[in-house]
Amino acid sequence: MACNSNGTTSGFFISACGAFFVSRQEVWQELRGVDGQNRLMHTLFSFRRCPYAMRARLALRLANIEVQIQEIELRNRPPELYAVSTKGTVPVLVLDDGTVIDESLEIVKWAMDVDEHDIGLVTECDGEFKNDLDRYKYSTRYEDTDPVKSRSSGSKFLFKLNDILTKCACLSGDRFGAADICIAPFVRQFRIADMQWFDEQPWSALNEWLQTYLESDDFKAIMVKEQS
Ligand SMILES: N[C@@H](CCC(=O)N[C@@H](CS)C(=O)NCC(=O)O)C(=O)O
Repeated sequence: MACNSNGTTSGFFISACGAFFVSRQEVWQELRGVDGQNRLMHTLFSFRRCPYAMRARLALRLANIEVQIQEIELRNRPPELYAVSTKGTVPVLVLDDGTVIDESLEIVKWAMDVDEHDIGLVTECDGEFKNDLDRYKYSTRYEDTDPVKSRSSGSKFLFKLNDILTKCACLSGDRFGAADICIAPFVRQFRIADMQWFDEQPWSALNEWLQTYLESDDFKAIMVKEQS
């Protein structure tokens, strides 16, 4: 289950003094920040370049939900992250009441309206397309993988998106919505693998949509480097 209410679940904290047991409640109390008016704040564990974290940060921003960002290093994940979610993945949103949401799509759903059409597209993105993207962009990490085949397979989803975008301004319809927020970071990654190749493909509506996303003030704002 993606959402866990804050309870008595505990995790291990490793400190310079050794390992000791700490409750999630204690971690939450340690982490929670306050805004200028002394109200508790939501905390988002994030990694700047993670596409799942990008979708969470953008959804929260567009929904005008203020959070403090806890930037982590994936190579050196802090014990606080495991204490709130044993999965150890980012993003994780810890609400000001201690509720933990540790799936990016669940964070988006918590922040804004997400309809069945959006969920269908995002599920395709996170499934087959992400699989192809990884095997294309990081082919050396996989055995017996042909990056060109994976690129071609992933392109089928991109042509499908292009088709939608020739009929609607955005994947979610008339307005930049949950499907756009969730999928754009992965299309960006696919492009980064070989930008020249990507820009030459006959998916001009997709290219235009991606450029609008990349050049938006909102995208630039969520990519600002946070102090860790
Ligand atoms: N299904 C998760 C996936 C999150 C995910 O895999 N994040 C990556 C960073 S981009 C991560 O934390 N990887 C570390 C790991 O898998 O152990 C979500 O949507 O939040």
